Amino acid sequence: MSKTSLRRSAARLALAAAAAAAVTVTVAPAGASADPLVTQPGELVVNGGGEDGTTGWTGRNFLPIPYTAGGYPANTLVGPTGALGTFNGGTYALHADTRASEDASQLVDLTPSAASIDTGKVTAKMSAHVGGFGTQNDRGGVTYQFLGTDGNILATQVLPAPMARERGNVSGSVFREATVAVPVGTRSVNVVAQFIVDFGSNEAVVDNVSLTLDAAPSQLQVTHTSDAAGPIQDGQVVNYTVTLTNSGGQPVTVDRALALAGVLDDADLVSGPTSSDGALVVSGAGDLFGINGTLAPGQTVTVVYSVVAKPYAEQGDHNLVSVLADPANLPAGVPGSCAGAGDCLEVATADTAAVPLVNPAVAGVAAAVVLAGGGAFMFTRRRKATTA
Ligand SMILES: [Ca+2]
Ligand SMILES: [Ca+2]
Ligand SMILES: [Ca+2]
Repeated sequence: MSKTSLRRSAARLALAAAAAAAVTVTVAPAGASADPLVTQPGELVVNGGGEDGTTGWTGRNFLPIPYTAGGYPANTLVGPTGALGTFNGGTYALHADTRASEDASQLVDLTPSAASIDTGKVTAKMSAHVGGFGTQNDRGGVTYQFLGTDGNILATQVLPAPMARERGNVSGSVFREATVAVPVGTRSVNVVAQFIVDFGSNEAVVDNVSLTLDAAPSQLQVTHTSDAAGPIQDGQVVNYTVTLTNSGGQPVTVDRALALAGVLDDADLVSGPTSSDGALVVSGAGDLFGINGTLAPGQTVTVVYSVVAKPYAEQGDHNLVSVLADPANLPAGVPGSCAGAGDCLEVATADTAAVPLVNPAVAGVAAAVVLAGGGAFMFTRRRKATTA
């Protein structure tokens, strides 16, 4: 066999062995449960208990009313089976001081959470105590309207106002709650406390109006690829792409190290690493770089870099080993292979001067795609947000 045909068959073998060089690692949540939304954690309704006067609410004749021992309004809780207890209503209940049916409302701005909401992975939890007076059907209720950019109503959730029989014809309240998916495109919620009069003065009461948001935890997917389709020739340029995507419903903090010591013993860096977006910043120099920042829900950022292979005789171990890892899990020294490295890309160089063309020891790992460390999936959990 001639030297030329040897070269061709070696190239075909290498191509077959490495159609695409890529490593994908997904950092997924440990559980499926949602977490408080980091952008807007905690209670979103202002003065939902009426303890701070009329603050936060707009409504005709809206005026919180103090609870009275044994009278109206009472902080008596009527359970689902009619059992009577108490609830923590503080000192005041929301109320309309009039003989007519009235509303009081407030608009909760959700634009800080737009990126999370538009993943469709955000849920709203709503609750309130709603009640009235004795045998009268005066009754309080709450309606939540999920509004889009133009104030258009995308969805409505009602915490129904109870008739007198549902609270055992006593002065008191029942507890209502609901959890729904927040429609994609929601930018605000109009929270409406309703005071519906049935007889005489309006004795409807509402208390502890609540709205909180949860979202699916952050989920970072990292793909590391090169365009090498076989053993690298002297002077060949290899282009690498690291793609980082947040496929969860919460912002995700990215802290990755890109260790190129195993590449730059065999090749020279000709460009990068360069980030496609300011959300992730590349730092460092020489053969060690950091990739740091925060990805919004749904955001994808790429980091690209290119190297050119040195002449074979000037190379180190003839194997381009590129490690992308948690900074705490970097391999020591110059890695000779991807063995033991969790997220590593390995591309061998070709000995273009040697006969036979391909060194058998190198051909065995030619342009291999390596998923070391036991598999493609590593699981960590985003730090829990601190809620107020
Ligand atoms: Ca209260
Ligand atoms: Ca009445
Ligand atoms: Ca190397």
